[in-house]
Amino acid sequence: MPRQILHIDLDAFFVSVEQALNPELRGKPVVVGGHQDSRGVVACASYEARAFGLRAAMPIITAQRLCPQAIFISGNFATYREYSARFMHILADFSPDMEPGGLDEAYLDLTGFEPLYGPVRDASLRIKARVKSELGLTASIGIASAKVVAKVASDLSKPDGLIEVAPGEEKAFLSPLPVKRLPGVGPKIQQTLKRFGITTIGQLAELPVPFMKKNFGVYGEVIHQYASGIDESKVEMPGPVKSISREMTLAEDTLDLRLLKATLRYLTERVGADLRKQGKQARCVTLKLRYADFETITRSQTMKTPSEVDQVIFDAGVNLLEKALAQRRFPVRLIGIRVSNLESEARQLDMLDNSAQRLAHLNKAIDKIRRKYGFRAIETGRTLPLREEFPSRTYIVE
Ligand code: TTP
Ligand code: MG
Repeated sequence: MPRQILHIDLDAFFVSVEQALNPELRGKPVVVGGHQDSRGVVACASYEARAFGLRAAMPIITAQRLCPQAIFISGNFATYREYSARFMHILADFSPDMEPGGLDEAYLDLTGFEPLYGPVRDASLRIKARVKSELGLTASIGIASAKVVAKVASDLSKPDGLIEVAPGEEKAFLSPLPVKRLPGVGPKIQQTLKRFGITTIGQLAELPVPFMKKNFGVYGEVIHQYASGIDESKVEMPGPVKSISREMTLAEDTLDLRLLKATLRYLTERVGADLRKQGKQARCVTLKLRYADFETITRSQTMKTPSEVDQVIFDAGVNLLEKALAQRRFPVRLIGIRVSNLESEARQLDMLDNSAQRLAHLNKAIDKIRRKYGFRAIETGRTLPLREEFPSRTYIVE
């Protein structure tokens, strides 16, 4: 029996929350985005604003030029998180098989629920109605026998839409759509496919598997299956966190090592605090740099023993930073750090008084104070250059 999978995604989520809370914003071009002043990007544009060509990730400056009458809001992440939780609760009422895919989207498996809810389409309409009445938001829903097809269907139905792809029709539904509609097909793959004259999902599905493997590796095979509407993956709660990261766009492109290190230190302290909150230690540290010309690189280092200590992660990060800048000395636009290969904290008693252990205790004490008085209640010496750089502003961490 074919599965009945829903993909539900809220329309223009951040902006719609603002519009739900403030009726004056309804029906207008509205943008939520960070760093209003200069270097920020659009996080979310209302559909009215999209009519002017505004899109997520577009620089705010471009958005202002394209649509001067748009209303720009810096946004309130805590509110969006709260709406997200309420949205997920509504979905969880319908089926235990739910898989959140982000703040505003989730898969739901309703296979076998027909005796309870009637046809899956009716259940979907009830979900939309509850989201509308309880949150004041519109959701778009795709229904299909496979996750990938349900996702494409919900995207295509936006805004406030509903598309049901009948079992057996998956391939025909996908076939005429441009390849970029398929999850996993980013700009790079699109470009390569275009060079071979492939523009639709149907053409992609006809390509020989060895060709896909040769050009895109194992990932090529997955995309090829997706193109035929084949996706056996289950709807299930994601596993434990695999990595923790923080990154920050600098106020100005810079090669000032002192400032870069201070920023890296600050980001590391935030990552370290998360790591310790989860009771994890990391074995791998990855540095990310985006240069002023948008070239983006990552460099990783695996540590002999896993750690949750800021100083240890920072040392690895600095090492990677220095190596990266030795390879390419060019102004930096964005810097980020990620820890991965996480392991649960398990410490031997006989290590109790070595220096790493003392640092770990120190970090925990600092975490406690920060939880009580805010992250900037304590600034470590290594982040002090940031205070000169941002005397009155708080840092924006993505
Ligand atoms: P999306 O679901 O991708 O976008 P959306 O809900 O704004 O619009 P729609 O689904 O109708 O096309 O992302 C959900 C939220 O995530 C979005 O409201 C803002 C945030 N977001 C960013 O902060 N940066 C981004 O680049 C994107 C794409 C989204
Ligand atoms: Mg959305």
